[in-house]
Amino acid sequence: MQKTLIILKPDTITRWISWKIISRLEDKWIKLVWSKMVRLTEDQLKAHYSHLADKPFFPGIVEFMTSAPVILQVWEGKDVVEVIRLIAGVTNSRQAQPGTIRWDFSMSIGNNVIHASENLEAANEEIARFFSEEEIYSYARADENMLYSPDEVN
Ligand code: IDP
Ligand code: MG
Repeated sequence: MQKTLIILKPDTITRWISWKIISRLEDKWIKLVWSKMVRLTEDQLKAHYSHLADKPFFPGIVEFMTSAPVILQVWEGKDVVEVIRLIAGVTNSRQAQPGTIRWDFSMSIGNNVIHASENLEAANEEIARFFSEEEIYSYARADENMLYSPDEVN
């Protein structure tokens, strides 16, 4: 089953709204398979946001992302990379669709509550950056057999 990485950013942690973001994903019946709180290092952020390294706002991102701990999580589900990107909404929270996390909890482009891997390749790379494979949990939800129709399960 597909996996993706999210980061609950420092604004989420310091506003004490982590549980609200997590509940959005659990309500969508996506499975949490790993979670840990860390303070990201500048080196980790340079790797994670390498596509933005030459942008003028890059130092601001590093400052923000190191200003408090973050929660790193791996979530699992059918097409979960795309599903969580849709739930998160577009980068600029002021232009995100109403009902998305960024629309509902942020007014900012930079301080936008959640990171979600952009595509499957990025998801695999980001999960490998922060977790080792044996750390990822495998378990069944109590009502697992109601999550998908049989033809959707690999
Ligand atoms: P994404 O998080 O929606 O995938 P990216 O373009 O990959 O967006 O940018 C990564 C992060 O960098 C954004 O989530 C946001 O925190 C920050 N960022 C992107 N563009 C800007 C900007 O124009 N000003 C300030 N911060 C930005
Ligand atoms: Mg991105």
